[in-house]
Amino acid sequence: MREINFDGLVGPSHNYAGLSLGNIASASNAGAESAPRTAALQGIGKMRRMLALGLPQGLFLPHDRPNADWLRKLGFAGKDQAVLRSAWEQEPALLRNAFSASSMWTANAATVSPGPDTADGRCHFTVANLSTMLHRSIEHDQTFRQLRLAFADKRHFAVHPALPSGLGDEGAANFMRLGQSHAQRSLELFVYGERTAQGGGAGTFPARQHRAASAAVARLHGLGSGDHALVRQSEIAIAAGAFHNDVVAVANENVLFTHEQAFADREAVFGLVRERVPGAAIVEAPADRIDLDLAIRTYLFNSQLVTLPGGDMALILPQEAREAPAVWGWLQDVLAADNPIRHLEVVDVRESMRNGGGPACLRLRVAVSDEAHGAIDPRFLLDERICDRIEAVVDREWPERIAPGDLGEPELWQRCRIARGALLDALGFAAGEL
Ligand code: SUG
Repeated sequence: MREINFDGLVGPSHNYAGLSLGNIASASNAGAESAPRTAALQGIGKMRRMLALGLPQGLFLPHDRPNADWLRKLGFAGKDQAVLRSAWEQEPALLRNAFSASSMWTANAATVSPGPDTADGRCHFTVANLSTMLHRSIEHDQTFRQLRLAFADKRHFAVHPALPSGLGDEGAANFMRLGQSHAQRSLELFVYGERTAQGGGAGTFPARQHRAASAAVARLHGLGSGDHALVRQSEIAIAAGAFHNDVVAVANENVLFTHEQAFADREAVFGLVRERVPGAAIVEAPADRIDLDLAIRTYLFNSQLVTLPGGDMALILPQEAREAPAVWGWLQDVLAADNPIRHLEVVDVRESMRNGGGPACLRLRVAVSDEAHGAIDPRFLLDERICDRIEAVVDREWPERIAPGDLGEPELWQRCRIARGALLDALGFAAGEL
């Protein structure tokens, strides 16, 4: 059994439109100029680093943006260029939503329950509806198409469509799996947010993962009642800008790496983990050493926690965590302490970070048996040679910069389409297959 990380390639339309309420990086960089080419190259750099560590790596493709079909549903008529032009003239905010490259954050593509945890032994996916944020609610159709293509073999995989939109579901960003190893039945923790009378007044940030959505995903995946739990995210974490739980906690096999203030009931969560996962290591950052603001600013917990081929664990951290002395100092203590984390790997994904997406946001984890691995459509799996090929397309086709006013430029609309088309072509996808 191996875990494959499927990273979303940053699409050619990557820009800073300030679309995500509650995501502080998105709000504070709204209106800045973006660098799509650099952003995509940074993402490929991270994928190459994973390959170099001996870990299998997968890829999901950028969605078609700007999305004229979605604007058509909102009453803009005509050929694509006419639709986009009218939207820009009449409702530029809608065009900005239709332009977002947010499908890069594939931790939000789906929730994944690997075979050992499910009733039928298959790996189950439920596509996230992402219904809380307008720009992200556009993603699920194309995500469903990609997952059905990548994981088409029904002997190993079951891909469920998105839940009804009234139930906010943000996928694996609010999900953790804890067990002895990837291969063994594990405890699946679904983390939801809830607004209460005290913490949910007007003007506060939305809780994007609803409890009933998490419960529905657990049912769809056929999880045993003793093998999963719904736990509540703390309101102070949401209020501080942890719009997804993966901004304040991450798990891998028997390790839970978390901030002290991640959960509403910390003792209950820790108690459950200790009871269900004998020998679990809980590595916790105390708030008096790393306060929530620092954790969220540096995305310390949005690291990827991975098991290396030799059995040690490594944290794949964003550059921002390296640059904060308090965070880096605490990490040295983590390395020296008695837990499986032995290596720190720093990656530069700054362009994505500026929209609130760290290393862990950019990937969807899928743990599979060797046989199931062999059943994945190989066009979604990477090696160095394919990275070279993707990099060449990005170098040639991705825009270098996008300023906010450029979103109204027909040349940019055209360029984004051509760039994505060139990528699909280079990877062997027929037009219209995705
Ligand atoms: O949904 N940002 C994304 C970041 C997602 C991070 N994912 C995880 N934590 N797993 C979001 O808020 C900003 C787009 C903009 O403002 O242009 C955005 O969608």
